[in-house]
Order: sequence, then structure tokens, then C-alpha cells
Amino acid sequence: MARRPIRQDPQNAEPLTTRPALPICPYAGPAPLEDVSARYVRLLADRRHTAYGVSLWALRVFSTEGSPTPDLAHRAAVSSSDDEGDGVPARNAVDGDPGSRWASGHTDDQWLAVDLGAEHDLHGAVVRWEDAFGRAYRIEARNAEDDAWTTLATETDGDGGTDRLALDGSWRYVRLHGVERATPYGYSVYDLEIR
Ligand SMILES: [Ca+2]
Repeated sequence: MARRPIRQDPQNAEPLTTRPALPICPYAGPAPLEDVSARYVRLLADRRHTAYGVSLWALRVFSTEGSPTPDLAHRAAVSSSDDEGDGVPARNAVDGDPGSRWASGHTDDQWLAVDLGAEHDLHGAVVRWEDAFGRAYRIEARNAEDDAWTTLATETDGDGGTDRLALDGSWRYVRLHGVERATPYGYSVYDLEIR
């Protein structure tokens, strides 16, 4: 892929794209950019449509690599095989708070499942472990509650920290399924992201 050098000076950026003045439309839609690698992105409005200023509902910039979709698990409906206690419920793994965590019961066969609400094309999972991590586990998925789980990714010798696993396919329900704990405690997860 052709890349421009990353421009670090936000005061001196070249335009990546321009589009002509549009009628007032809060859903103006995507403006394709050149294929570039950049850190700072600026929307420069050089002509207003009204006597007022320019007014945006939102400006979003999308990447074609890295994280191609938002975290679908964020605040999704979640369930678990067992929780260690009331202070570490399953929802803590999808609450967007890096300091809160889910901890399972103290056996090897434990799981945390999220319902993404609909089928989504999946690209990857991120698991941020607390000290009580999973030595071996699987990421599984299915599209109906009475379907068997399909294994999308397998870790057999994990070392904790942050794990990133590639996923593929279109799925609604995704499960982190513990196979073997690394400690005598359960599985303890700060965050589970599904993208
Ligand atoms: Ca959390």
C-alpha cells in the first residue's frame, strides 16, 4: 500500500480530500480519503452554507486496518458460568472500565458469553487478563441459543497480559471458554473486546 509519510505537524497539514459545498444535510455520508497513514486529521470548512458557522453532528475517521469495527462487546448483554463474587460480575468484562474485572469460579471449565444483538462480521478479540489468567482457552461463537458452539480461536499456552486473537465469520453470540487456569483462582478478565 502506498503511504505518505506520517505528518506530525497539525498546523501544516495538506488536505486529504475536498468536497464541494453540500446542501444542509446531517447525514452527508463518507468522503473517501486517499490511502494514507496519518496521525492528525482536520476538517477545514472554507465556506459556510448559511450565515451561521458550520455545525457537525459527528466526524468519524475509519481505518481499513487495525481495528476495522468498533468493540461490539461493549455493554453487550453478557452471561457467565459462575462468578467468584458479587464484586466481580460478568458485566465488568464489557463495561469499558479498564479497572473493573470479571472473575470466574475456581474451576477450569468456566465461560463468559456476550450477545452482540445480531450477527456481525468479526475480525478479532482482545482479552485483557488480570493476574489470574487463562493458560488455555477458546473463543467460540454461534448464531442461535440452541446451536452448538463453533471454535474460532484457540490459545493453548497463554502467558496472560493482553491477548489478541483473530476471528472470522459472521456471528451473534461469542464466548470466552476457559480450558485450563494458570493459577488456583478462576479466570479474571478486565476487558473482553470483540471487533
Ligand atoms: Ca472492565
